[in-house]
Amino acid sequence: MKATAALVLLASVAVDAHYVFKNTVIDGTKTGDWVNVRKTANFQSNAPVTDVTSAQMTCYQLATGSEGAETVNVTAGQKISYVATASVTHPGPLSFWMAKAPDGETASSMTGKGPVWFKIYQDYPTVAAGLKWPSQGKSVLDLTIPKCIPSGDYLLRVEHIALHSASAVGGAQLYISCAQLTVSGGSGSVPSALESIPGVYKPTDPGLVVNIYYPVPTNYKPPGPDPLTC
Ligand SMILES: *[C@@H]1O[C@H](CO)[C@@H](O)[C@H](O)[C@H]1NC(C)=O
Ligand SMILES: [Cu+2]
Repeated sequence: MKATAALVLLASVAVDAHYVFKNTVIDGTKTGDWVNVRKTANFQSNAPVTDVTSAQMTCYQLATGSEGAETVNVTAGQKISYVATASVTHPGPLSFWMAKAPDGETASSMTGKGPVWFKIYQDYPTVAAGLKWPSQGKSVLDLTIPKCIPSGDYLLRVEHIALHSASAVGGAQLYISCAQLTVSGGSGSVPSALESIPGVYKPTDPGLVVNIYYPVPTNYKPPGPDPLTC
């Protein structure tokens, strides 16, 4: 009986290998689990967010506050990475978002609620005999802190949208985390178009409700705004 149960469990894990983002790589060093990333509600289950109107969309936190996460120093223009454990197994778009701490707040105290978010990176699929996203199968996901944002405290949010079962509303699976950063050496001002998360997506957005297998789409536009360009 026990052996059978274990086999069934293994089979279900293998079939649905979700992932979490609990580390970053900064200055070539991988940070410890949840050291500078706020602990997510799926830290054990690896399960995704499927309701894009849910409060879990902000940072998918297990609890409110910083959850003990530390804030790490980066410079504007620096290349860093998020790490997916074990890897991004599902097909779909990857994006990174930032939110500057409101006046009087820090990366540690801010909630990420309200219109504070802007997208800094978006990937796109190649379209040929099926859609292929560059993140699929990767565990280290690179990004560059924009040069043209003001110095200060930020949340850095990763969002991967898995589209393997997204043909009906609510079928897209979102994997999300937020890291705490202090950016130095920045310039300019925060982008004028800021989004609320949740709020930026509707459950019926075409980028979230799509059958990527049949008929194979001839184009794909991810949901939400275009990323910031400096
Ligand atoms: C971040 O930089 C500030 C200012 O230089 C410094 O005081 C602080 O110790 C740094 N934090 C870390 C975690 O290195
Ligand atoms: Cu999955």
